[in-house]
Amino acid sequence: MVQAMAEQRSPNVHWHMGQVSRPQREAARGHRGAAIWLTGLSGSGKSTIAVALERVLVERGVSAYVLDGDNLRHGLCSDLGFSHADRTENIRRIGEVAKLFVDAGLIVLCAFVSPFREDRDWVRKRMATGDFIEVHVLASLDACRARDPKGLYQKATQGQIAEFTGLSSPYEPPLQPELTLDTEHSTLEQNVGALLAFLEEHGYLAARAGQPG
Ligand code: ADX
Repeated sequence: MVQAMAEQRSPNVHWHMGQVSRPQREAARGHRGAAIWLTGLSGSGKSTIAVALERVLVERGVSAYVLDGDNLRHGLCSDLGFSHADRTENIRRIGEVAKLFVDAGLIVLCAFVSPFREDRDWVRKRMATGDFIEVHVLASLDACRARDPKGLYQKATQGQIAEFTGLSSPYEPPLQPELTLDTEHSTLEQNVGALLAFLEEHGYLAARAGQPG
């Protein structure tokens, strides 16, 4: 059993309220905040979609920012490996960071393998309804293996990487993602377009009139 997340070891701390509300921050930016959580196998196309969408959004004046698994493992999560417990801690940290970005009124694009359903659901529960948009970036294991952009599938097959997702460590696909993007049968432009359309249709790119839920 993996250690429960978010155990608090600092009891004598108190929440300090700010003087700027989230609706005020969102009004200043002209759109609401949200976390787009891209999950899928290594090589499925999560980062490619995230950086392409970030560019489109920023060009439209939207405050968007990518949090990427490989990148964050160079800093914030450099002390973590790929055991189940370390991946859980990785997703917990990123989930908390993403929550802060959302509170700041940004659209944060999170590209993480995040293979465990329980970990993703934990992040969803930490956020308000509508703040967490789960996107399954779908490509078959064979396709990811054939792409192998970083040569990791080859290394894992040769026994040089332990606990490799899809080979020696499980991937649990989302049961009810807000969106599924098939990168084997759709182009990058189509997938970025589908995400953009989702954001537009659900009012994410406009400031909210009322209070957030
Ligand atoms: S997660 O499982 O904890 O969500 P994360 O997204 O941060 O993973 O990092 C995954 C990236 O690390 C992959 O894209 C791949 O480049 C690299 N990687 C290195 N070792 C592994 C491994 N054992 N399993 C999966 N990805 C790995």
